[in-house]
Amino acid sequence: MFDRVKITVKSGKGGNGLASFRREKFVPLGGPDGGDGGEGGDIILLVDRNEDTLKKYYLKKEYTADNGMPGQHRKKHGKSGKNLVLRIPPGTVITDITDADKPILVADMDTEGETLVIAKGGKGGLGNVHFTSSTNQVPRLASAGEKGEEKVLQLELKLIADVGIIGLPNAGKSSLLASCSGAKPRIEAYPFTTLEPELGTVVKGKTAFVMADIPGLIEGAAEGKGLGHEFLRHIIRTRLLIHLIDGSTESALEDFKMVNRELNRYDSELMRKKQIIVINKIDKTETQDRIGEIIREFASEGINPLFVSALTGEGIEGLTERVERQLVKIAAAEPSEATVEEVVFKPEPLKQGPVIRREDDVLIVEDADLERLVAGSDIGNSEVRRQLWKMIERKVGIKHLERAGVKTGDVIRVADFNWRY
Ligand SMILES: Nc1nc2c(ncn2[C@@H]2O[C@H](COP(=O)(O)OP(=O)(O)OP(=O)(O)O)[C@@H](O)[C@H]2O)c(=O)[nH]1
Ligand SMILES: [Mg+2]
Repeated sequence: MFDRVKITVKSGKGGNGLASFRREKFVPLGGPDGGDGGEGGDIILLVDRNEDTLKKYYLKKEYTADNGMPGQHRKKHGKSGKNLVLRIPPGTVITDITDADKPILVADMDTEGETLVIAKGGKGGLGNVHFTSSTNQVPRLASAGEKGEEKVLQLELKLIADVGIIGLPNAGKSSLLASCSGAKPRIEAYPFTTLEPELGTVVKGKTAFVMADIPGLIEGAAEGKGLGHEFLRHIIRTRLLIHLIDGSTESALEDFKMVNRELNRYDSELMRKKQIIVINKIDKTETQDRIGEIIREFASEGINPLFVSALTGEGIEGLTERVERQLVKIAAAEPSEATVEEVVFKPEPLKQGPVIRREDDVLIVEDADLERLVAGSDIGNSEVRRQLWKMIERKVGIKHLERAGVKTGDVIRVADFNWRY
């Protein structure tokens, strides 16, 4: 079933900052005018009622938002990358499984219109205008855009119930729910009484399960007739179906086939859901007169239906027992779920100051801002290298370097940049 899927999302990288200088008549080198890079696009989840299933995420599993554009001359910012909005049905649970051994429950999204930035786009790099100082009027530094975030997510549709009751309008679905559970759904002698599923808990000895009364579906439902596709979002979110048929009509088998035809036409995956087939209204003489015929008709399709009366309670005990046995079977066949250990979601990693570690004669400085500065500047140029060293010296502090045991002749390294102390 299309109810649990793994996808990869990647937000956009920030654009690089630009190192450039104003060009003016008679001024060979004007002031710095390199603009900042644009932000990378976010990946955003959006709850949309028009989405019934997670099917589209089975068809396409990788999503990447646009990168930000580089900064421009005249201090112009690069354009931001477009966000990518992924629409999901209400009732989707999102788990971050980037680290498969440590799944993190991120959100349980139920509300129409609710959004979540699941992968934040990288910040744009800084243009050289930011690196002007009293001691440096000709800054040649610029920083690279921040990388986007990449995450592996599990999207899963929450079940609304263990069992869903499906069938034509007036089959007695709400009556059946009422007779199995303590629920008191509206019951009327006209079709489309139930518009939204009603839930009831059925207690069987020590166990209990939840049953949902699903709106009736008619011929053409797959094309939107009757209540249209409303039924689908509910059916897909149950483990097992009770297919209820009014035995007092002339067309029990035809009704049964028609409902299945609609399910199949809408989404053939729905046919993989196990159905318990039940003939209702056994108390009525019209039904009793036809029992032999119904048994024969269904037997020709290899089906041995149960007979019940939602009104008098006849056969209900046998039905709930059958349901319980099926649920146990289904549970045994389901893959055991990964245990979610952590329930904390940190949208942004904590900012870390410079970390210094020694490897032989090399002191390695780890710092995200400095690394971006190295990546965004032309480190082949000696003036750029000199300015870069000044920045490192300022940011890390000579004291820290001395504490780390720096001595003349050591190499201080930030990403690809090496400076002999
Ligand atoms: N005699 C008899 N009547 C029943 C039985 N089950 C339901 N009914 C009647 O059939 C009519 C429809 O029952 P509901 O339970 O509202 O049917 P439903 O399938 O929920 O209908 P919708 O919500 O409109 O799709 C009502 O008048 C019920 O009283 C039964 O076992 N025997
Ligand atoms: Mg009903």
